[in-house]
This record gives sequence, C-alpha cells and structure tokens, in this order.
Amino acid sequence: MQILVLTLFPEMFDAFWSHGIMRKAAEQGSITAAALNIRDFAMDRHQVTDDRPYGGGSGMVMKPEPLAAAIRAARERAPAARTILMTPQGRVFSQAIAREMAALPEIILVCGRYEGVDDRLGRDLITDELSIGDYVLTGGEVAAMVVIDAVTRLIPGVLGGADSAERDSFSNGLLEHPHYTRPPVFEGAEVPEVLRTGHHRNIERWRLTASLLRTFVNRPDLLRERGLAAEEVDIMRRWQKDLSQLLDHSAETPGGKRR
Ligand code: 9D3
Repeated sequence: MQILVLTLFPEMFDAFWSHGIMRKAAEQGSITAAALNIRDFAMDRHQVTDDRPYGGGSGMVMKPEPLAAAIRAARERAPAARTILMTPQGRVFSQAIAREMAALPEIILVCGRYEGVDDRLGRDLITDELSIGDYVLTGGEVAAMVVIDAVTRLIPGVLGGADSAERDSFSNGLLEHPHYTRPPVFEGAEVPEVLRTGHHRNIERWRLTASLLRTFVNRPDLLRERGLAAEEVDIMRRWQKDLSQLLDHSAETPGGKRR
C-alpha cells in the first residue's frame, strides 16, 4: 500500500515512519509512506497556507489553493487513491473501517490545522472524511498516525504471526484477558494459579471468563452489540448465581464494613 500524507508539519512523521511496525512494513515493501508539506504547494512569495474566515470569527482557515495543488500532486503519484480528510466532522474511525482500508492499494490522508479547511475543497478533491473520536485535537496529524498504525498492522505479512492481528481485542468482540509473565510474584501479587498448571482447557475457560467479566464491567456496549455464545452464557449464569447467593445471604445476614 502506498500512503501519502499532506500536512503542514511533515517532520511530525519522521519518527513515526522509522520505528516499530511502520519501519518493518516499509523495509519489507508492504508499504511505501511519505509526508508532503502543503506549504510547498503555496504559490505566493511567502507560501501562505491560511487566511481569515469569511463571516468573521476567531481563528484561521486553511486556504483552498495550496491544499488543492498538494492533493493533485499526490494523486499523480497515487492515481487510484481515496483522498481522506482528517476532521472532527468525519465518520468515526473503527476497526471495521481499518479492515476495509487495509485492502486499498493507495491512500492519501489530508491533515487539517487551524479551524479547518475551506469547505469548497470537499466538492471533488476529498472522497472521505474521518474523525478518530469525540475529543478535540489541535490538528489531523496525530489522528492520521492513529489511522495509519491501525491499517498497516492489518496488511497481510506485516505482523509476525499469520493471525496475530485479528486475534486480539475487537476481533472476537471482547476485551482481552489479563496477561502475565515472570516473576511469579511481583510486589506481593501472584500470577493466577490456573495459568501455571499447563491445563489448557482450564486456561482457555479462565481466559474466556476474564474477557467476559472485563467486557461486562468496562464495555457493556460491546457485549450488547455482540451477544453471547452458548458457552459464554453458561459462564455468565455461573457468575449470576454466585452473585445472587451473595446478595441473598447479605440481605438475611448483613455484614461488611459500615460506612
Ligand atoms: C478549537 C476549535 N474547535 C472549535 C470548537 C473546532 C476544531 C477545529 C479543528 C476542533 C479540532 C480541530 C482539529 N482537529 C482535527 O483536525 C481532527 C480531529 C479531532 O480534533 N478529533 C478527532 N478526530 C480528528 S481528525 C482531525
């Protein structure tokens, strides 16, 4: 996949391209990636990229001409690319969108700064708009890195294990179970006994239980969306029964520390 980023801060991507998964993906030829400076496409002497908003108001707006020239130059290098504007107004990025994007041969990501880009740019130069969530960033660069990271690790051959990308959180719709490594006791906290038994069936059951409970407590929205398989219903009924017993017993015989 060819990835082109249009930004006023291309240096922000230098470290991003040269480490970890991005570096590996580039070295093995799974991606080629570059950040182009929008300012280089401004035609005036001072290479101005922003201007005051029509209608007044605080803040500045990105001028359309440098952005349009930058997008057209990027499209010459990547003619089949979708051109995706990173903006708080976009569709919210998700693992499902990452999967779709991982199948594309080329993408152009446009990073806004200031209050945003001149809206007339959207008419035919922008094919898609993406947000990464409901919080305020100072520009599209960090959001573009989030998208590129999530997409690149899904490109076949980029991650070590054949199925490791799709085995973790979100691929089965549950949060991950806890992980442990040595030492067996860390600052008084022990690794759960069952993980040291080598009893694979029990370990799988423990992990599924931990995943279900974590998801139930932290992300009940994910569980409602996904529903439960038969074995998962069994596990949750077991917990429902234990909790009911505790509550019934406490109603009859109140205990615990008074507050
Ligand atoms: C402070 C300005 N805001 C008015 C209340 C509007 C605003 C303009 C520009 C808010 C954020 C930005 C810059 N953000 C992005 O370019 C951006 C973004 C984000 O802020 N959140 C989530 N996803 C994205 S993608 C691009």
